[in-house]
Amino acid sequence: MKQPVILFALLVLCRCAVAQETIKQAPAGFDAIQASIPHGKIDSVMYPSKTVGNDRRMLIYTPPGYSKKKKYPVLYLLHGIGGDEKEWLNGGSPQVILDNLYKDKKVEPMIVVMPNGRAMKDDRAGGNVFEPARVEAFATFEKDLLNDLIPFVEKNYPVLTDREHRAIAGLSMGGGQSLNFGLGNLDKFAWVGGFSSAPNTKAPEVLIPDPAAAKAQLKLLWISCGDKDDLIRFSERTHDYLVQHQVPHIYHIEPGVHDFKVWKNGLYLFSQLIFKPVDLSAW
Ligand code: FER
Repeated sequence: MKQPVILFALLVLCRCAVAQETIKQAPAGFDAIQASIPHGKIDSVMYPSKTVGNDRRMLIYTPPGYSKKKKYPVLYLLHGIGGDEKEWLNGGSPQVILDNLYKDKKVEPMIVVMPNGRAMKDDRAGGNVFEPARVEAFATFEKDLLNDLIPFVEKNYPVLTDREHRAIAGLSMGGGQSLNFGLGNLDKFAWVGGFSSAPNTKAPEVLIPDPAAAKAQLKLLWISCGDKDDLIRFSERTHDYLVQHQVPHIYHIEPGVHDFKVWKNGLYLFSQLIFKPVDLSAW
């Protein structure tokens, strides 16, 4: 009679130990510049877009120790409705978060591409960003990304070009884009993350029409949101559908609103999970 009780107690203990290892809130200082460690580099680069009909700007972060002799996986990191290619840099200091993670060897070396997701000739932020034509440009970006931007990156940077070395994630409108484009092109992306995804997120049955295919092909599907975010229902309804159809994913709800505190933590957590084996049992 005693043995099963002891076994059960051991099991509970083990699970707690595993759960404790998964840090779900970035520690203080995760986004503070450390002068004495190696730093990655941010470049501002133009690429020709047939989709939009002009040259478009993106930022590219290459990691500490970057070498053209190596081959890197790529994370495409997308901004929100009020931003442009500089929004992550201005609001989220992704280069600081990643430099600090590299120092602790917590992240696979990768290139991070921060494009402008408003695929139209005048793609500047500001003014009425909710204007229908400007919202529509966030959907048009799927073509720009797949047909213009990714081929440019893969031609000009030392990157791995198979789906298992390509990730897409973003905040709000960029979260919706990441879910729409990532799940809509499983042949191109194995790692997909939506932080506080906006109303542009497709309805679950349109987003994931074939749950078995998603389950078979995705390496990681990440959905996170602040618990006080007015847009939480777009994450919630996606999560509910994924549970119902048994598609493994991480659903991470944390205290917070619709802001960079949540998105920086999203990047901190998501970037550590990609391009390496994922253990969903720890979540
Ligand atoms: C909306 C509310 C919010 C919407 C988009 C957003 C397209 C996007 C917010 C963001 O990117 O921060 O109704 O419609």
